[in-house]
Amino acid sequence: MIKEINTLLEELQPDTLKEKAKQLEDMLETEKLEALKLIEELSNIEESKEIQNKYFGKKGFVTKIMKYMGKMSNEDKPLLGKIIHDFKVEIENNLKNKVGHLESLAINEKLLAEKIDITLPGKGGKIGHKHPLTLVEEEIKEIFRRIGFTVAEGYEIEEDYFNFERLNIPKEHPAREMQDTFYLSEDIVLRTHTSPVQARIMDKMHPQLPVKIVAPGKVFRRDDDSTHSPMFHQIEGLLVDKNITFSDLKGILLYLVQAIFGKDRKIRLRPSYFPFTEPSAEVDVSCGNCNQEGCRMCSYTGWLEILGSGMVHPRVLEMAGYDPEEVTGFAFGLGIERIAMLKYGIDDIRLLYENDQRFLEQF
Ligand code: FA5
Repeated sequence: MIKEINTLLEELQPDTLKEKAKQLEDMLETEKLEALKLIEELSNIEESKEIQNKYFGKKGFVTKIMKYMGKMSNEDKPLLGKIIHDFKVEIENNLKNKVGHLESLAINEKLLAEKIDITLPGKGGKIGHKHPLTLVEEEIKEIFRRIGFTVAEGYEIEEDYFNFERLNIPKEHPAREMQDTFYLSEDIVLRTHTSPVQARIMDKMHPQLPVKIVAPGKVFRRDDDSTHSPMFHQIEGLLVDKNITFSDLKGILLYLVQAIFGKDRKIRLRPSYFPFTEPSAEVDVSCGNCNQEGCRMCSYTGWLEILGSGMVHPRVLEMAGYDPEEVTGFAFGLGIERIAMLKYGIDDIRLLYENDQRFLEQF
């Protein structure tokens, strides 16, 4: 019908619209009914664009008719305007309603497709786990709890008096030098070992017996290389009672080493010196890497050093109020990093502090 309407308009002479108005109206009515039917049957928004273009696009039917206006006489112009206006508005409104309807259908469909099932179990975040140093510390505490030791705590910021004096470490001892100890003031230090807990716990317990504790924690020294860190962890052990002997110390250390590393491991005690124990011994564990054949890890000796130990010095007992003629005791101090490195085959202590996920995920 569009073609016929165009021909009619094309052939119009000035001031003849009135005569043809009825015919034009009928033609437009037919065209309109056709258009409304098409609109009614639209099933998606893409199709609606075709109709939009057909009537209202740049080269669309209504746009074209508007151009005839220019040719019309002043009298005919409003008449054509009115006829076209009714046609245009009805198609426009119907199309708009239909598009609105189609859009809400599309949104509903999308919502349904993207519906989130809140009853599904979540994906779950990555769960972390304990740091290797925590694992080793907890394991050692548990090993000692099994044989009746309790866990004590000391202070990381410690008095010079407890860190040195009460451990029979004389003023001129090299460990007290500025190069080795972090001093916060003349008589306050970052503790250089966990041994001050010995004095503090004996003060607290005296005159009760036995004193039977392990004390884990951070310690600080001016030390920094692949096996030494300025901050590291120790566990102190102390047993004071009547009739405690060096063989008790040896038995407990063997029990500790075999609980951590396995029943096939041996220990070796080497004479050593600590001002707060007498006699003193460094304790080595047999190298599990080479079964004592000799390897790089044990510097071809078959042994690895893990801790310092000894019988509590009579002076240390005395300063805490115990009579060294009546009671004796043993003490030891081990480096947690050292144990972790041996247990897990870690060759650089700094890996333990860098928080590199690739490293930590292995434990
Ligand atoms: C002591 O600290 C003594 N207090 C241990 C002790 C306690 C002896 C009770 C007798 C009785 P030593 O300085 O050797 O001892 O240190 C003990 C352990 O700490 C070492 O065997 C080593 O495993 C670890 N260690 C020492 N310095 C560092 C460091 N800078 N970084 C990491 N670990 C260290």
